[in-house]
Amino acid sequence: MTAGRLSFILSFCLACSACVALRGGMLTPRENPTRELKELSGVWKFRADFSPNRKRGFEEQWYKRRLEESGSVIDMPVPASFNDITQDVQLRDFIGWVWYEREASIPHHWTSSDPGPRVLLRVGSAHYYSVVWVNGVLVTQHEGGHLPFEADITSLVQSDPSPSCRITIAVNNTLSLHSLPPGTVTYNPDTSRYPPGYFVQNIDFDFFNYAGIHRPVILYTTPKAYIDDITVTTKINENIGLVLYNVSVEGSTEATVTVTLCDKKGNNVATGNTSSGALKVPNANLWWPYLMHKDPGYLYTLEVHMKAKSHSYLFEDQYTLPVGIRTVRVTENEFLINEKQFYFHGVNKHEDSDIRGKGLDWPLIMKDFNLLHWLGANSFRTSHYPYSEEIMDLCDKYGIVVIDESPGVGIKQVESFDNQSLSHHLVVMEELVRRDKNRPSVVMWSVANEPASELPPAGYYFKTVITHTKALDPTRPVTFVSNSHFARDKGAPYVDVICVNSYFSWYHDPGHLEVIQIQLNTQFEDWYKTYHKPIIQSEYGADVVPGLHSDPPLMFTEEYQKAVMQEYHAVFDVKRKEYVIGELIWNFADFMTVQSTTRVVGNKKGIFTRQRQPKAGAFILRDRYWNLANETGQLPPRSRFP
Ligand code: GCB
Repeated sequence: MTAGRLSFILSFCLACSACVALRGGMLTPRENPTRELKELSGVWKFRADFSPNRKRGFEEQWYKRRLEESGSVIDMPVPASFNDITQDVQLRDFIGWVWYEREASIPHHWTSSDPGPRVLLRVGSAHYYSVVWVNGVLVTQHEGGHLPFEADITSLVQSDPSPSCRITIAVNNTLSLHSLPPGTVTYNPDTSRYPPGYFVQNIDFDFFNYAGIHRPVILYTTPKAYIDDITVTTKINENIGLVLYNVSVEGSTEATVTVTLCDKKGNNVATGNTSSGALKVPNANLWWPYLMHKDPGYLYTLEVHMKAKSHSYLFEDQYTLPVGIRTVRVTENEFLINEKQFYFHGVNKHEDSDIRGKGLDWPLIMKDFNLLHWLGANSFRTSHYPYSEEIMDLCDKYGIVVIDESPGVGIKQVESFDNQSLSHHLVVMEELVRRDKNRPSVVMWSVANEPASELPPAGYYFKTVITHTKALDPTRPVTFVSNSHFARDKGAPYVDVICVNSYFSWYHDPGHLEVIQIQLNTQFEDWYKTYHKPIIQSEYGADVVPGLHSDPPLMFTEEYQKAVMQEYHAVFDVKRKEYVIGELIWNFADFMTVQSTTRVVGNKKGIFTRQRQPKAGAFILRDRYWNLANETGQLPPRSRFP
């Protein structure tokens, strides 16, 4: 591949990153009497653009007619990563544009413009850069995986009231130094060593760069004057809960808004008749984390109704938002939820599984929540990118506490700290906060994982990203996860909670379990004495090839993972009485990575296999977490959980 050819893949992405401007809300679409929803999951037509410059689809305008008229197509499931669906190794490791297409039938009444509904096309997430056309007309572009985006296609479907429309989505997984996560492409024109046109994508993060349409694509409607966004924050005063809300309406300047807060049984507990205000809830049922209360994850519902006049039409819209009443506060050595000490005993996860890669999969989601319950885990970090809204809804419901992480992983090169990267990172934080701001399960934002935070520009960079995130959401603490030296980390001064990853006796002093306690103790003391902030051990662990055994423990055996965990736990048990406020194992389950000499078909640090079967370490953690829950909360009977 020549430099010119390569630059096309990147320049398209970069030129467009400047077009991303955050406007309006991004409420999770929900069906109700004023809104309809049509999910487009299923089999789509698919074509990867294998042309040398990956540009043929644009040159030949594949979006202008049916994709199969452009050349041969295959069937591809949506949602799913495309990588592991076929037997084609070239598709598995493909870099560049892939094209998806399907026809969607449009209900007759959606095509009426008198007044007709507003019609939206929404993609839950697609990795990494997406361009969307409807009937050959460009409707939106979006940079970044893991977060939703949508296009208003009302005028298109109403100006051409045919019974179906053709949706084409081109997705490019090429990462650049300014994408999030960053990556680079190197090409090798030396044909004595590489085939012609050879190039590879390099990444500085440890999970496979799965690509495609990862979350559901849906069509949904709202009235033309509609509830655009709702923001809720909560406070507690003695036993009175306070729900502060703000509703924004688009499409009319003459809207009236009423809100009703209902409890779980459907009783009205408070009402309001303005677009913003405070609702008082006497004897409020608070939202408590799993294992901290006999009824965790208590959710009220905020029923928002809007009536508006516009162009002599009367519009009515409604939206129901789950609301958990809870507070979060950080002191020098504690994390408080509802003013009670909270200790994170949880996991780091990935959205990852056989065949579907990062595609949303309901059976897997339910299995994972059942395993979290079984394990006695009260929390997880969305390492290393935002997880699906479907997962987040269940965290709210089950009381699983979340550290909500942005895709800021692998920020290692100095170029990735420049203004272009910084502005993109700010937009991503806006998208993330906009999506998850109302979720009681989210107790902290993590803006990055293991950046090169010792580099000179890291101070300004993280100060800016963290300050911006706090301005977007003054109610939650903000962190990033560090593996830098405590004295040289330039971002740590700006975080509320120190999150540290370390792999003693694995990447450092491999095979030497005897160093763990000394080194971990030193790690905690160094960070605490420097910053006087609470600390979470945000990663620790060891790879296990399931079924490998040895006593005395040797690396990669089940016994070694157990031993590493027990050495870490001994120190946690001392330090959690002082300032350590949590421990998150790396990782919940094995997951796919790039191929390398240190990865045996992926990362094997899971306490469960990729197929969600327990390794020996899972039982160690289960005993520990249930014991911790017994100490720190009101434990429901263990038998309640599968
Ligand atoms: C880390 C990274 C995580 C890796 C893990 C490992 O520090 O944050 O993404 O997968 O180590 O296993 O190397």
